[in-house]
Amino acid sequence: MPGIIERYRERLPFAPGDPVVSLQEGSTPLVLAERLSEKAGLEVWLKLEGANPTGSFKDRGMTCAVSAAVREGARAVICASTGNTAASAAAYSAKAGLRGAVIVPEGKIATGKLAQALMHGARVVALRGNFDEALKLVREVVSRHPISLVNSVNEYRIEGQKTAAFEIAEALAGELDALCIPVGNAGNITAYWKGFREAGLEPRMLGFQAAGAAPLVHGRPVEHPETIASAIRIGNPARWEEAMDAMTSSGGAVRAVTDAEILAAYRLLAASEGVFCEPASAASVAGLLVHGAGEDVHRVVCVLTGHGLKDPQTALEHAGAVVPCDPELAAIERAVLE
Ligand code: AN7
Repeated sequence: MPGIIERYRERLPFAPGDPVVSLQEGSTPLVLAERLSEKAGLEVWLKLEGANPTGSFKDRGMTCAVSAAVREGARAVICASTGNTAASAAAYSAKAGLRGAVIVPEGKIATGKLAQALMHGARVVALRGNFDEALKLVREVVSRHPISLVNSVNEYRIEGQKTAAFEIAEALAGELDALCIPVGNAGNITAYWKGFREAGLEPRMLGFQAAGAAPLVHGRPVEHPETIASAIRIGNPARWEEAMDAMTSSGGAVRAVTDAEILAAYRLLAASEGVFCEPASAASVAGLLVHGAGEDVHRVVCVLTGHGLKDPQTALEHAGAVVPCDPELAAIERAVLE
């Protein structure tokens, strides 16, 4: 499959002949979740965005943001990030031959994401502050220096990410009642809503935030957001109004899920659906199980935004233990069969 710019060029702000920086992102699996469907009492599909080249949905937006940066003659890109945007920006800027700088909250990003950003050769800056402070600072940096900002305040990010909605609309032949999606900085829910409307669909948009980082639920910014789902540890989303518009105009809602509910969904997905996502992604399924999808909803898609391998530490802390064993047949039999 080609990348999303090639696949959907006529619905994206790119002309034939424009430079394209792609790692063949998009075209991710949409998997029917049989056990989850039974549990929820409706048909549940999982959009596996962890299957993108850097392991998250950010690649859809990043191919567009970095391609546009190259078209504009930029030499460097920058972003604030809870981890996945950093990994994606680092990879696409490496592919493009641009310099990349990523500002992350110190000690608060998952190990895999940190490894990615460093391996791709980005300048990784650990800010003694949170994501919201990092975003505010990078906006000031780009107002003073010729560096391209690739956070989802960049319209190209939204354009690229809307293609996930196109893929879902095509795969389900336009039959979809609701979408469950985790909400952090609120770019992705904004993008899906744009994509669905362009595809002629209006599913109920159900956004879920972690209870300790739920500004949209409370209707005011959270100064010190906290959650195990580090990707969505965000207290003042940049796309606040657009996200609220998506939810209200689709008859949807924004709700909170606790860390315990997120972890329960995280384990359930891995153990009974064979799908390992990161904790933030599991907020979509936690939300569906805890709050339901409302009346007259028969078919729902939960967006699993990032791969579980991004955050091995959280996985190991919440999974079963390994079984030690001596190198003898009897011991192996005991270890395997008991
Ligand atoms: C796995 O990487 O904000 O509501 O800086 O990594 O569009 O912000 C990540 C967000 C959901 C929330 N799931 O999406 C970043 C960053 C995962 C994420 C979200 C993020 P938005």
